[in-house]
Amino acid sequence: MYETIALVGATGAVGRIVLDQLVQRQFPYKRLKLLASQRSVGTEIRVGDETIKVELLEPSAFKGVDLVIASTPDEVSAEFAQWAVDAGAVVVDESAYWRMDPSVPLVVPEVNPEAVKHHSGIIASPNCSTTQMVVALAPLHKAAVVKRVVVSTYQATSGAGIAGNEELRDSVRRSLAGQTHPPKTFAHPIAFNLIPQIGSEKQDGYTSEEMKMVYETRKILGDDSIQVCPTCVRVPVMIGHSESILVETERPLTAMEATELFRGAEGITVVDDLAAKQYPMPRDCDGKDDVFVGRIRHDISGPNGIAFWCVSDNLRKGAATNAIQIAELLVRNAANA
Ligand code: 11C
Repeated sequence: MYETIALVGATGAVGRIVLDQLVQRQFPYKRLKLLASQRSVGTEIRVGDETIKVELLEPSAFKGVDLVIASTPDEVSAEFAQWAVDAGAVVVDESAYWRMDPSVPLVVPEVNPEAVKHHSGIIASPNCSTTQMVVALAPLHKAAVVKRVVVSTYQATSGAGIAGNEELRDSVRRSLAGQTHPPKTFAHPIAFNLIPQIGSEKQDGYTSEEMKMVYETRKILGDDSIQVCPTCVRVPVMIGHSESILVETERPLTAMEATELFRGAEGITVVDDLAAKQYPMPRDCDGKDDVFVGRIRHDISGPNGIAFWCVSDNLRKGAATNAIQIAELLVRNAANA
């Protein structure tokens, strides 16, 4: 058991869910510290039966801390993670900053739990759009070897934090009132719209969000030969990222085989009955921890392809839940050592 744990970024959209999950999943600890920037210091947050005051995120705050779960912007993680490691803590970090560092394992517990053992103090949790995709790809990869993935995402506004959801609400209100409204968080008005850009331009016309899906997928599945062609789109949905995925495998799979592989995989719920109008949708996945898969069918345009639809709560499995599951894995491994 880690006696003293700290949450960095407790006041953000993901931090709040981490706190709920620590209580709901009865994560074992004796003392919980909440750390944030000066702006939030002194804020009182209810966690289960206790009320905890947010303390300043500074090097001395990690004295005596054994485990840190962090949901912060990249630049914050770049600075504080080493403070925590120097103080002897293990950091489970949800930012993008450490993910591609060769010394940092990038872990999705259903997919590559063994990777967590090779950490040097920092363990990274992937980008939300990558996490749900690799949970779905993993059983297909194990059975038939994934060669190529073409994915289009439909990403919720909460991917951009509390501000993203506030902007969607405001944009809907103002659009219905016929008012123009210059966007702040997104590049364009988000109400009644789709924005085919998440992140900044990164390489060859692909955005940073899209390149995360390429590189993180290869690292988690442990196969640099996997080809991924992503298009990431922001949609006016508050919670739940959806993905249309076409996967080509070395060995051909039938839709029925793929369905059975999904059904047998940890962390996946199959909802797939087109005739009965049953398939995963963001409204149904909000607040749930699984990755939901449906519309499973063979690729009518080529021999070795399976097409499917995948939805997951981006704040839960895409962020908070995956981080807590990594922490639970650390606790289990320590108990078995
Ligand atoms: C989004 N996926 O939906 C992003 C948010 O690398 O952890 C998370 C960014 C990340 O905007």
